[in-house]
Amino acid sequence: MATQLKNLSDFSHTTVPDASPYKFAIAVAEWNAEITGSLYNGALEKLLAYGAKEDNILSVAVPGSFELSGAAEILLNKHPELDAVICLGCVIQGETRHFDFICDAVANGVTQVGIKHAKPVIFGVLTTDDQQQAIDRAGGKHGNKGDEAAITAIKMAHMAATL
Ligand code: DLZ
Repeated sequence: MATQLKNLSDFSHTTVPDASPYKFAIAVAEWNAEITGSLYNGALEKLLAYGAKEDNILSVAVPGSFELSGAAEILLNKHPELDAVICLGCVIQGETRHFDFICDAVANGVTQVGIKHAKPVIFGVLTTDDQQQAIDRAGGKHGNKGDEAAITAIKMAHMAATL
Protein backbone atom coordinates (compact mmCIF):
# COMPACT_ATOMS: atom_id res chain seq x y z
CA MET A 1 0.00 0.00 0.00
CA ALA A 2 2.62 2.55 1.04
CA THR A 3 4.74 3.95 -1.77
CA GLN A 4 7.60 6.38 -1.34
CA LEU A 5 8.81 8.77 -3.98
CA LYS A 6 12.50 8.66 -4.71
CA ASN A 7 14.54 11.81 -4.72
CA LEU A 8 12.57 14.25 -6.85
CA SER A 9 15.60 14.85 -9.02
CA ASP A 10 15.01 11.33 -10.41
CA PHE A 11 11.79 12.53 -12.03
CA SER A 12 13.10 14.47 -14.97
CA HIS A 13 10.96 15.93 -17.75
CA THR A 14 12.19 13.18 -20.04
CA THR A 15 10.80 10.25 -18.04
CA VAL A 16 7.66 9.42 -19.98
CA PRO A 17 5.92 6.06 -19.42
CA ASP A 18 4.97 3.65 -22.20
CA ALA A 19 1.63 4.83 -23.56
CA SER A 20 0.68 1.55 -25.25
CA PRO A 21 -1.78 0.30 -22.57
CA TYR A 22 -3.83 3.51 -22.54
CA LYS A 23 -6.77 4.98 -24.42
CA PHE A 24 -6.87 8.69 -25.19
CA ALA A 25 -9.27 11.22 -26.65
CA ILE A 26 -8.23 14.54 -28.13
CA ALA A 27 -10.78 17.35 -28.36
CA VAL A 28 -9.56 20.24 -30.50
CA ALA A 29 -11.16 23.63 -31.05
CA GLU A 30 -11.66 24.97 -34.59
CA TRP A 31 -11.20 28.62 -33.61
CA ASN A 32 -7.67 29.71 -34.58
CA ALA A 33 -7.43 26.49 -36.56
CA GLU A 34 -3.92 27.14 -37.86
CA ILE A 35 -2.68 27.15 -34.27
CA THR A 36 -4.89 24.39 -32.91
CA GLY A 37 -4.03 22.21 -35.92
CA SER A 38 -0.35 22.44 -34.90
CA LEU A 39 -1.24 21.66 -31.28
CA TYR A 40 -3.22 18.66 -32.48
CA ASN A 41 -0.45 17.35 -34.75
CA GLY A 42 2.06 17.73 -31.91
CA ALA A 43 -0.16 15.91 -29.42
CA LEU A 44 -0.99 13.09 -31.81
CA GLU A 45 2.65 12.60 -32.82
CA LYS A 46 3.77 12.48 -29.20
CA LEU A 47 1.12 9.94 -28.19
CA LEU A 48 2.17 7.71 -31.07
CA ALA A 49 5.87 8.28 -30.38
CA TYR A 50 5.42 7.01 -26.81
CA GLY A 51 3.62 3.90 -27.99
CA ALA A 52 -0.09 4.75 -28.03
CA LYS A 53 -1.96 2.74 -30.65
CA GLU A 54 -3.79 4.64 -33.38
CA ASP A 55 -6.93 2.63 -32.64
CA ASN A 56 -6.76 3.86 -29.04
CA ILE A 57 -6.84 7.56 -29.95
CA LEU A 58 -10.24 9.15 -30.55
CA SER A 59 -10.17 12.68 -32.00
CA VAL A 60 -13.05 15.15 -32.15
CA ALA A 61 -13.31 18.77 -33.26
CA VAL A 62 -15.46 21.36 -31.48
CA PRO A 63 -16.29 24.90 -32.65
CA GLY A 64 -14.38 26.87 -30.00
CA SER A 65 -12.45 26.49 -26.76
CA PHE A 66 -15.60 27.21 -24.78
CA GLU A 67 -16.96 23.85 -26.00
CA LEU A 68 -13.93 21.81 -24.91
CA SER A 69 -15.10 20.89 -21.42
CA GLY A 70 -18.52 19.88 -22.72
CA ALA A 71 -16.81 17.69 -25.27
CA ALA A 72 -14.66 16.09 -22.56
CA GLU A 73 -17.79 15.34 -20.55
CA ILE A 74 -19.53 13.75 -23.54
CA LEU A 75 -16.44 11.73 -24.43
CA LEU A 76 -16.04 10.34 -20.92
CA ASN A 77 -19.74 9.49 -20.67
CA LYS A 78 -19.82 7.73 -24.05
CA HIS A 79 -16.41 6.11 -23.67
CA PRO A 80 -15.80 5.28 -20.01
CA GLU A 81 -12.84 3.15 -21.10
CA LEU A 82 -10.83 6.30 -21.88
CA ASP A 83 -7.79 6.85 -19.66
CA ALA A 84 -7.32 10.55 -20.45
CA VAL A 85 -8.80 13.36 -22.50
CA ILE A 86 -6.63 16.10 -24.00
CA CYS A 87 -8.34 19.44 -24.64
CA LEU A 88 -6.61 21.68 -27.19
CA GLY A 89 -7.54 25.24 -28.03
CA CYS A 90 -6.22 28.74 -28.53
CA VAL A 91 -7.83 31.84 -27.11
CA ILE A 92 -6.34 35.13 -28.26
CA GLN A 93 -6.96 38.35 -26.37
CA GLY A 94 -9.33 40.65 -28.23
CA GLU A 95 -10.80 44.07 -27.46
CA THR A 96 -13.64 42.76 -25.29
CA ARG A 97 -13.89 40.64 -22.15
CA HIS A 98 -14.81 37.60 -24.22
CA PHE A 99 -11.26 36.33 -23.68
CA ASP A 100 -11.66 36.26 -19.88
CA PHE A 101 -15.01 34.51 -19.99
CA ILE A 102 -13.79 31.82 -22.38
CA CYS A 103 -10.52 31.23 -20.49
CA ASP A 104 -12.27 31.02 -17.13
CA ALA A 105 -14.99 28.75 -18.48
CA VAL A 106 -12.68 26.28 -20.16
CA ALA A 107 -10.19 26.15 -17.27
CA ASN A 108 -12.95 25.61 -14.70
CA GLY A 109 -14.87 23.25 -16.96
CA VAL A 110 -11.89 21.04 -17.69
CA THR A 111 -11.07 20.88 -13.98
CA GLN A 112 -14.65 19.97 -13.03
CA VAL A 113 -14.98 17.23 -15.65
CA GLY A 114 -11.70 15.67 -14.57
CA ILE A 115 -12.73 15.66 -10.92
CA LYS A 116 -16.21 14.36 -11.68
CA HIS A 117 -14.90 11.37 -13.64
CA ALA A 118 -11.66 10.95 -11.65
CA LYS A 119 -9.85 10.91 -14.99
CA PRO A 120 -7.10 13.17 -16.31
CA VAL A 121 -8.57 15.92 -18.49
CA ILE A 122 -5.64 17.92 -19.77
CA PHE A 123 -5.72 21.70 -20.27
CA GLY A 124 -3.88 22.23 -23.54
CA VAL A 125 -5.31 25.67 -24.25
CA LEU A 126 -3.11 28.58 -25.24
CA THR A 127 -4.29 31.87 -23.76
CA THR A 128 -2.19 34.55 -25.42
CA ASP A 129 -2.09 38.30 -25.92
CA ASP A 130 -1.63 37.99 -29.67
CA GLN A 131 -1.23 35.66 -32.63
CA GLN A 132 2.58 35.67 -32.49
CA GLN A 133 2.64 34.40 -28.90
CA ALA A 134 0.37 31.58 -30.01
CA ILE A 135 2.55 30.72 -33.03
CA ASP A 136 5.60 30.66 -30.75
CA ARG A 137 3.90 28.03 -28.57
CA ALA A 138 2.40 25.88 -31.32
CA GLY A 139 5.59 24.55 -32.87
CA GLY A 140 7.55 27.83 -32.75
CA LYS A 141 10.37 29.10 -30.59
CA HIS A 142 8.69 28.08 -27.32
CA GLY A 143 7.97 24.55 -28.47
CA ASN A 144 4.58 22.96 -28.94
CA LYS A 145 2.14 22.93 -26.03
CA GLY A 146 0.29 20.12 -27.80
CA ASP A 147 3.35 17.92 -27.20
CA GLU A 148 3.36 18.87 -23.53
CA ALA A 149 -0.36 18.16 -23.20
CA ALA A 150 0.14 14.67 -24.65
CA ILE A 151 3.03 13.91 -22.32
CA THR A 152 1.00 15.11 -19.35
CA ALA A 153 -1.87 12.84 -20.43
CA ILE A 154 0.44 9.82 -20.64
CA LYS A 155 1.99 10.52 -17.24
CA MET A 156 -1.39 11.01 -15.59
CA ALA A 157 -2.95 7.93 -17.24
CA HIS A 158 0.03 5.89 -16.04
CA MET A 159 -0.16 7.35 -12.54
CA ALA A 160 -3.86 6.49 -12.26
CA ALA A 161 -3.39 2.98 -13.68
CA THR A 162 -0.47 2.03 -11.46
CA LEU A 163 -1.69 3.25 -8.07
C1 DLZ B 1 -16.37 33.77 -29.74
C2 DLZ B 1 -14.93 33.41 -29.62
C3 DLZ B 1 -13.94 34.42 -29.58
C4 DLZ B 1 -14.26 35.87 -29.65
N1 DLZ B 1 -12.64 34.11 -29.51
C5 DLZ B 1 -12.29 32.80 -29.45
C6 DLZ B 1 -10.91 32.44 -29.37
O1 DLZ B 1 -9.99 33.28 -29.41
N2 DLZ B 1 -10.62 31.11 -29.27
C7 DLZ B 1 -11.58 30.13 -29.24
O2 DLZ B 1 -11.24 28.95 -29.13
N3 DLZ B 1 -12.89 30.47 -29.34
C8 DLZ B 1 -13.26 31.75 -29.46
N4 DLZ B 1 -14.58 32.08 -29.55
C9 DLZ B 1 -15.59 30.99 -29.66
C10 DLZ B 1 -16.01 30.39 -28.32
O3 DLZ B 1 -15.04 29.53 -27.80
C11 DLZ B 1 -17.32 29.58 -28.49
O4 DLZ B 1 -17.17 28.68 -29.54
C12 DLZ B 1 -18.53 30.47 -28.77
O5 DLZ B 1 -18.65 31.49 -27.79
C13 DLZ B 1 -19.83 29.62 -28.81
O6 DLZ B 1 -20.07 29.00 -27.53
